[in-house]
Amino acid sequence: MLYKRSSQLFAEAEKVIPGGVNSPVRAFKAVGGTPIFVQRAKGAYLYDEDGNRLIDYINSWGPMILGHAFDPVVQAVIEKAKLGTSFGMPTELETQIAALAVSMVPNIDKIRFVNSGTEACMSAVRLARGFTKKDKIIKFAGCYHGHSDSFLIQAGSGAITFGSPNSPGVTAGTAKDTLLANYNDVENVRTLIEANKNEIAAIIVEPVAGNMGCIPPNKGFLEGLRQLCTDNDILLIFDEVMTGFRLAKGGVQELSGVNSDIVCFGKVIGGGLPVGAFAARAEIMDYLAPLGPVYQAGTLSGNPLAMAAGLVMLQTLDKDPAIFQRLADKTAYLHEGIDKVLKANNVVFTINRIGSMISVHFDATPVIDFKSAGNGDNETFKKFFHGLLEEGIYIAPSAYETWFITDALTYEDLDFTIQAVDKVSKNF
Ligand code: KE4
Repeated sequence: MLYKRSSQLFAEAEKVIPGGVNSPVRAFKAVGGTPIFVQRAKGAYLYDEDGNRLIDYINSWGPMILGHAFDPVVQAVIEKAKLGTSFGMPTELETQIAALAVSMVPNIDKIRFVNSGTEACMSAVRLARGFTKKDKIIKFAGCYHGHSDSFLIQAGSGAITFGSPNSPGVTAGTAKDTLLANYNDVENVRTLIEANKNEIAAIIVEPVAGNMGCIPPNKGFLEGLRQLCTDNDILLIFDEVMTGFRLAKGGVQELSGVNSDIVCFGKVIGGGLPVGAFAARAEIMDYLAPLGPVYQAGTLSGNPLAMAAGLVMLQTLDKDPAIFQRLADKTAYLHEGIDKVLKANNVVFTINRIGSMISVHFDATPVIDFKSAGNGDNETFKKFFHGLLEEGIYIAPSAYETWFITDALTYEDLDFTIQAVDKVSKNF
């Protein structure tokens, strides 16, 4: 594979964009080399500026669950753009997608749309603090809820790569209100609650972690958090920016049967356009301006293009709930195939998977939290990443990320991927 044009474009980009990218994880810092510049994408495939076709296992970090340039979404955006791109005034479309989302997700009465997952999680925490009149929050080491100050404390995703889980610029005043717990460790959370009696407004958690690789909750973890929140007047926030409308129509609340008090969305809900959202029962959501005292706003929140894309995306998923099983079956097939060839090549690894999320870790111990996620052999991961890239397969450029399976993938694509993993791992 040649990446001459991407390298040239990256050099140009670095002159006018910090690090040449608009989001750090794209810079390949965890794996080395220069980022791939994409020219276009369709279905399960990316086409880069050097004419290479790549099977895409990232899918814009989750949104492209139906494949890139999904025709109904594209058509909806084109038609809507002809009627104006933003008004800063209410439109019927926002009510339509809000009503559909509320019908698909359990335990929510109302939803507020914003422009990113960060904005959704940031707003959800402010709402929880306003509603409970308490200041502190608990987050989990290795979980990532976007780049709002309160969350950049032992954050996951790209923040781990840069070895700056506590980013400069986050004040001590902010950091003191964020308590850190260990994922999958209910007793650790109980201890924190006891030590901060009546001061904790919310626990925010990725109910399936996707920013330290993919880490499903251990049995009893979410149930334990639910009980602790109920017993201590703490709001439980499920950050379902990755898992919402991906793991099930109703996300992890549906899968686990555990109800959060507030749920955050992003990625799939926008169909590839900038959309985030947060939702809860009316008693909580009505605390938001203009009804209630908690202020939250956005010029482009609910804009027609993003709503048009998101509405078609949710309508498609709502009408075809079998897609979630199809995605899970494809992911299981991929898992079994990769497992078989890595074992045959005597590679030390473990694979985590749930629904259409999967991650490969080059370590023998189970990956259940931030600490164990850090045990993987990154040199092997780099060989894995670049070896697959050479074979025309694009996985996350970091061991701390999850692969996102798209329904556009065929079983031939999966077989091709498994064969590539076999070839690449022979010389680990
Ligand atoms: P955005 O602000 O990037 O739309 O969403 C933040 C966010 C919130 N919550 C969860 C669970 C998330 O995974 C994310 C963003 N995910 C990363 C991928 N690990 C986005 C990729 C990037 O930062 O470029």
